Amino acid sequence: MAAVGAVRAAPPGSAPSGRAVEAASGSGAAPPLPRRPGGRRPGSRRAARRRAHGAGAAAAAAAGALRAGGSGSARAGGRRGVSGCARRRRDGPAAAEEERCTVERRADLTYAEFVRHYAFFRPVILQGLTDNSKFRALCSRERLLASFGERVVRLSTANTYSYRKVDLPFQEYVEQLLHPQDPASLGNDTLYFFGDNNFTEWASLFRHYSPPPFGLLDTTPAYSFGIAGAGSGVPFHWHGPGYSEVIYGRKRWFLYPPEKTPEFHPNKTTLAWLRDTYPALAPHARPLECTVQAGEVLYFPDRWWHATLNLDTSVFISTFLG
Ligand SMILES: O=C(O)CCC(=O)C(=O)O
Repeated sequence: MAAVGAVRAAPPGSAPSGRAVEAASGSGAAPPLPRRPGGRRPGSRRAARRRAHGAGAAAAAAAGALRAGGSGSARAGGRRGVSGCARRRRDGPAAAEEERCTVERRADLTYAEFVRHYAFFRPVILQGLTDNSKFRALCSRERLLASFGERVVRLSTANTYSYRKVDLPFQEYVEQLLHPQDPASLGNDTLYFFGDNNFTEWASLFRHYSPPPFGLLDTTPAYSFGIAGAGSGVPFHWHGPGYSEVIYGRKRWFLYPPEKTPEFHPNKTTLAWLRDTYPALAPHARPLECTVQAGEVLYFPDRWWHATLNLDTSVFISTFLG
């Protein structure tokens, strides 16, 4: 996770690692946007009210879905995904909880609307901006193993500061480590494949990815590609703005504005935070949160705190605007 590790909890304005920036620079950057106007800070009182609204089912939202699907069988969105399992029907409390969402969802957003309402102000889930069906097809378990099974990938521990790195063949990762998160594990005992991509080796895949088309002035998009098991995720951290698209699976996001440092332990997994910390949070102290479905893209503005939880075995790709 060097690319991500490098930007986690990074000083304001720092960019993703040079390798990631360099590798992504040919990816068809979007038209630049103006910088955040007039020093206005994201995270208004209105945003705080929005956070409070409907957050009551939060812990159950992801944990419930995990209870339904995290016990060993990962579910992948719609067709057979990297998990190799067909999707099962979700219903009952887990489904209702998963649908609770305090992040806006916008279909076919224009560039002007993105600038006016979100780019510098608040997260948004984007629908219908790009068609990554070809990329998605290339990310099935079978296709990824056929193309990259023997490649060595670099895993990072899933703690806020990502200290430890482990290199192993991609096939070994998929067959031995791509399992549901053990709720008792600490972040530094959990290996996560995200970022640290060798852009030369993975170029044949990444060239089929269409990133969200809205850029920011003076930034260069940099990809971080990941695959991880149900219940895994990254604990709270922050860095520059970016996008995260779910290719297979579902990913729950928890977000706080820059001025609101979350209560979290940097070596506890998001799953442990959800179990131990989240339920005790007063409604006004809860994060913005939502489950991002396959094909959707979450945008997070500069310096927003965020943590993630994969509700299924998931394939995902972030585009950092560093
Ligand atoms: O996708 C994830 O699990 C981590 C994403 C993330 O933290 C990021 O894009 O900064």
